[in-house]
Amino acid sequence: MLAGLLWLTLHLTYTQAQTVYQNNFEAAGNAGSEWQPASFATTPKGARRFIGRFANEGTTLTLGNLPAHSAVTVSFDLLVIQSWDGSNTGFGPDLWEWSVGGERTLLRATFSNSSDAGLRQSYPDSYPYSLNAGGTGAAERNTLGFPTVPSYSGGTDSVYRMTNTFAHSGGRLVLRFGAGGLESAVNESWGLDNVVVTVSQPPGGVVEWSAPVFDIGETNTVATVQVRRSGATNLPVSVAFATASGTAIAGADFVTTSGVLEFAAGKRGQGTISDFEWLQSATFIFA
Ligand SMILES: [Ca+2]
Ligand SMILES: [Ca+2]
Ligand SMILES: [Ca+2]
Repeated sequence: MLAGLLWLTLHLTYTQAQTVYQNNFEAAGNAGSEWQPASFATTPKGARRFIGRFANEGTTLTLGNLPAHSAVTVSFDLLVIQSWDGSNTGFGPDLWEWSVGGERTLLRATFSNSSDAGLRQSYPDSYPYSLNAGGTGAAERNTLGFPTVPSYSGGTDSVYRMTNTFAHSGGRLVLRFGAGGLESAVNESWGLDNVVVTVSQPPGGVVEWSAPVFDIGETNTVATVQVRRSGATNLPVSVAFATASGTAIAGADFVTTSGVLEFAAGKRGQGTISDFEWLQSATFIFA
């Protein structure tokens, strides 16, 4: 199955953005009961202290007493440590995911520290829609000094800088970070560092895809996808959109298109980006 990335540019003014949490975990007193469960480790090279190492059990960040907001932005470093096997079905798939409250998944992807063709990863796409080379999208590779794993034909660690803005209101935010399919923390583990959470109240509201993945059927040649507006929608907002080649190639798999989607003041709910010509059946994954 082919997969295509479609990029959405948001023309929103993120005024009043307010940092409500940040942690680099460098001092033992930096993290309290907001992380459950919590354990901490230090990278062999560079002595970076981070929260981890975790295997399949994961951890949850709970923040309370948040100021009024309609959008949350979360950024952090994901440390992918040792012999991750990506989407390989014999040694994996080695999945990592994070979600709001365990319900709304922000990313579910496989990772690999190997350039072996049999150990490809889905990231930066969602699992199982793509097979990318191990380490694709990483900001750092083999910089943390973890030991090699015997018989693993790959590197030792990668660092990914993650960021996501999503619609959220209410005083309590629960973020769940987890993994699945890992053998054990002895040879496949992960951690988080440099976590920053900001909240904002964009006057145009928040515009997002109505679903993380749209499956364009075998017989369809025209793709219709939807975006959703929520939050403070007192002002009109326009959202520019454009297709961009990911694993699906413009011209071969789809006809390049772009445009602007308008929401009137006070109008919320869904809008439709429609009628771009799709040349083969595929799945659209949104970034
Ligand atoms: Ca740190
Ligand atoms: Ca492994
Ligand atoms: Ca594995």
